[in-house]
Order: sequence, then C-alpha cells, then structure tokens
Amino acid sequence: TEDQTRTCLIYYDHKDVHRFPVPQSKIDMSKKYTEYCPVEFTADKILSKSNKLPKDPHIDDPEYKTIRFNDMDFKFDCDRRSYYGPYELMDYKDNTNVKVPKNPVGRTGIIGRGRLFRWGPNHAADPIVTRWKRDINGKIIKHPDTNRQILEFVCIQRRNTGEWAIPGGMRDPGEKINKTLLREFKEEALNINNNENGIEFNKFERIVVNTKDLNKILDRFFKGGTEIYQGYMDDPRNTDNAWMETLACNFHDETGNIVGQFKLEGGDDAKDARWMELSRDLKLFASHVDLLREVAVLRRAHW
Ligand code: RP5
Ligand code: MG
Ligand code: MG
Repeated sequence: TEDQTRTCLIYYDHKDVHRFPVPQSKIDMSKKYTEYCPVEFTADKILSKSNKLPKDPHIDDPEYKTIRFNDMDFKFDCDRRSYYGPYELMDYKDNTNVKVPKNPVGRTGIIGRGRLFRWGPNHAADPIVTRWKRDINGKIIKHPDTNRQILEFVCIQRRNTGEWAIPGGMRDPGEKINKTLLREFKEEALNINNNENGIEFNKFERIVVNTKDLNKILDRFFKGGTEIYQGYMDDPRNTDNAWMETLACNFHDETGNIVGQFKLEGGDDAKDARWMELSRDLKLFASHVDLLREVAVLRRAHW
C-alpha cells in the first residue's frame, strides 16, 4: 500500500543496522524526500584489505577513481553494466568529489555498500532445476484444484539466514554466467566443491556413476536451460549504491531420470538441500518466489 515502509534490517549479523524508513511512494529517487537521511553502512569485512576476496576499493582509496562504471572493467575483472542500461552516478553524502552508483530501482534507506563487494550491480546467477512430482510408481501427479502437473525444484537453505532459496550465487571475477549457474548448483545443492579429483559418487540414491560421468551428465543437462529472468533482485543486502542483479535459468528434467535422481546435499553457503513443490504459498529468500512463478507459467504447471 501507499504508506507501507521498508524498515527491514540489513542482514543477520548486523542486527543493529536499521534502514531509514522509505515509504512506497518515496522509493523512486526522482521524487523529493527532504527528510531522507539514509544510514551509512559498509561492513568491516568489505572494508578490510586483509583478505583476498574480490572487493572494490572504498571511496577513500585512490584506486576508487579507476573503477569503470557502466562498462566491462578488466582491471577489476568484472562486468559493471546493469541489465537496466546505464545507471547514473550521484554524490556520496555531501561530498561532491566522489560519485557513486545510484540504485536504478530507488531508495533503500542505506548508503555505502552494506555487505556487497561491488559498487553498483553485483551480478549473480540462479539455477532453477525442476522435475515433475510423481507418485511411488513414477506416475506424474496432477493437482486436484487446477488439474495441472506439479513441479518440484531444487531448493536450498541458506546458512546465514536459515531462509529457503534457489541455489544461486555470485559470479566469480571473469566467470561466464553459464559456469556460475552450474558451479553454484554443484556447490550448494550437491555439495561438490570442484571437479578436480575428489568427487565422491555415493551421493546418489539410484544411479552410481564415476566422477567423469557425473560431470558429463551435469554439463549436458546444464546446456539445455531456458532463461527466465535477468534484472534486479530485491535482496536484503541492497543499498542506494550497490545492488544485486541476477540471471535466472530453468533446467528441467522432463523424465526425472537425470538430475531428478540425484541425492541432494547442502554444501558451501547452504546447510540443507531438498526437492520442494512449486506453489504460490512458498516463502523464500529475496524475490525468488517471483522467479518460480515464471517457471510455472513456462511449463504450464500448477501454481
Ligand atoms: C540473490 O542472492 C540472488 O538471487 C542469488 O540467489 C543470491 C546470491 O548471493 P549469495 O547466495 O552468494 O549470498 O540476490
Ligand atoms: Mg554459493
Ligand atoms: Mg548462494
């Protein structure tokens, strides 16, 4: 509704960081909001120079001025373009010498990067792996209300907030988006951390394959994706100057004999993984439910 405000906390381990409330009608930055006094927040982990995470320089670092916004940035090995087209730059507080990216969707109640590594768009990928719900004899089940087949998707539980989500993740520096989709699925839903030597193959319920075969199956399966969405993600970490954008792809196992047979196991930043029924009543992290609705429409499934 009009006067609804977004007052949520930024994220789990920063329970003290409250966003400045932004009424629905004031989200658009072109609308005047004179009382607006966003909280300045960039997590220590993002500011620290001690670890090797691929972070951007902060505004007080001379390197900051070398960032190439709205472009491929080879120096920092990342794509700073938004799916929305060019975003504007704005003053950081009253400092007219420093320009920071302006969130194209609007005000969030926080300036700085919050917990995000990059200024501007932070690119992620979301693999939505689906199969049809079946009875114990393998027959596809239809929903009594809609008489439509029911989809199940691979869902993970995020370690940090405990929320259930699509097993998505951030694009590594220089990484192709297709690689991110497959890598994150393997890490978070199969607990496979790389494809060097150590993949165990007792993680499967009904099929046993060796490492090479497993990778072949996954590589082939992940070639047949359908793009569902690319754009902004309403992520709890977003700020006025740093935000999540994602590319979501549906990988559907029609027969249920491929990935549909895999035993899921949460790994990396996921503490659990399971097949979950698609329905409008799902409560998931960020706006992941909206992505699933698109998949249900695409597959003419129950929703
Ligand atoms: C969401 O955060 C994206 O849709 C993706 O699922 C996820 C990526 O962040 P991490 O899972 O790496 O925290 O905005
Ligand atoms: Mg991950
Ligand atoms: Mg993730």
